[in-house]
Amino acid sequence: MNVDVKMVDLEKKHPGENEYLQAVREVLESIEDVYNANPQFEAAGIIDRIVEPDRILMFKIPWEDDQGKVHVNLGYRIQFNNAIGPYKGGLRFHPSVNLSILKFLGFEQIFKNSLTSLAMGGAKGGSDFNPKGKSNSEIMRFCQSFMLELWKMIGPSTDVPAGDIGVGAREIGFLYGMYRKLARENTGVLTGKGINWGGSLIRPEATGFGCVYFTKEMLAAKGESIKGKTVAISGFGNVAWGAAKKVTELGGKVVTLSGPDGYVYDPEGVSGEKIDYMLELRASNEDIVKPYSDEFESAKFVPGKHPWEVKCDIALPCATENELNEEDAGNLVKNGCICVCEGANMPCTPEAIEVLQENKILYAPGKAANAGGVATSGLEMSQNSMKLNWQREEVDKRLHDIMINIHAACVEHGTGEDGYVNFVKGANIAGFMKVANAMLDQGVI
Ligand code: NDP
Ligand code: 2IT
Repeated sequence: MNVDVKMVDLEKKHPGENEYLQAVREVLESIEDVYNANPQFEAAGIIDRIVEPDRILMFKIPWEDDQGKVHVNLGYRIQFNNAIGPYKGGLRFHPSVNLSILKFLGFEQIFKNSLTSLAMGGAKGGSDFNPKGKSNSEIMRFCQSFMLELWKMIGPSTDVPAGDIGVGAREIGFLYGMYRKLARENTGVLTGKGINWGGSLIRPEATGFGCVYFTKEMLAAKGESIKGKTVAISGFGNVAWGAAKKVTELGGKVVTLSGPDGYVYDPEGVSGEKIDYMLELRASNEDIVKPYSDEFESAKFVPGKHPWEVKCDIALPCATENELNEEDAGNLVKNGCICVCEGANMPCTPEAIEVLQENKILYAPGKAANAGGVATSGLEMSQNSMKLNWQREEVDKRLHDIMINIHAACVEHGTGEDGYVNFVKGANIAGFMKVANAMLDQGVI
């Protein structure tokens, strides 16, 4: 396989799908050497088969707003690869959603899910629906209309969706309610469910907790810890919330949060009631972070900027893709940041990653560092199958162990001659090998 040749071919087939092409190029570049060293992969056409989804379901979602006006949104489910387990991955509701974004997320999910060591294939879905400013009833009607199409494609051993941007506990509730009614069964077909109807403890916190557990491992390998460190976080949603909670618990100080409107700088630290307030902010459907600075005097709002200009030891991008660019990475390095660990999916641009790696900053990509979310979804599926609920400590311990193991796998496959760990390479190789070997075992299908 030659990456450039393969990419020219893909660019021709899928013009303008920039996020998808970006994600594929990164993986192919990382695995090129091991792939070519194993000619059985090329003989079985593994690359050609893994870069295209198994299938894409696209549908319209008609719904009525509170004034009776009819709206139509686009809905998608991309079932990418199920070689190692049922399709698994989140649903994203955001106006920016399109095929390219969901294909990039579904592709990444294959390798992320493989890294968790649980039996889950890769998928993603969502809609260009904008939850901003919508009432609860509007969100419910939209979720119900979405599920009216989606339910035919999913099932507890077929495809198990979950949340992502714009899809949290409330939306999963509305989606699950409709699924249950249509399918006439009460199964673990969605994860992130409420605790009283099949959900798992720790799932809400899992992505953020997992990201911080991963950070802890990276720092420990350098004889460092989170205690006493200043941490910049972007986003103010589910992942940012879990990360802020765990950083604070481990003795670090979170000094920023951000939204599409800018960032807030809180030198006294986002802790205690301020972390609880994040949930209110996310639930308000207002899509802005500024109200935090109105609520808490210690915080200052900086409009239209990313938080990466603030001096910090650790940066945890937890908002969205391509939110940390080359200049931001330069600022972080200049300000003495030692570790960038991705809570979001693909938040660093390829140019930013280059700057971080050239400067030997500890840098972990989302597919490794944020795998705690889907891993705990996998634990929710296990509990549903057993019809049992584990205690908080049990789930947390399993999550922690999974993150330690993912870190170890990245170190095993990504350590260079100088001892610097290329976590991108490590994660991609470890994630890819398992899926590729499964595909090899199962023949050309
Ligand atoms: P939420 O909807 O809870 O929060 C998303 C956050 O990102 C909000 O602060 C949101 O602000 C902000 N955001 C979204 N889009 C943009 C944009 N275009 N520009 C600037 N800010 C934006 O989502 P999550 O916390 O669940 O997801 C955050 C990231 O983590 C995503 O990359 C997601 O794919 C990833 N992730 C999520 C997992 C999960 O289990 N939830 C698991 C693994 C990864 P606003 O709402 O105002 O736009
Ligand atoms: O990007 C992700 O890993 C998620 N949004 C979580 C997916 C899941 O199935 O829990």
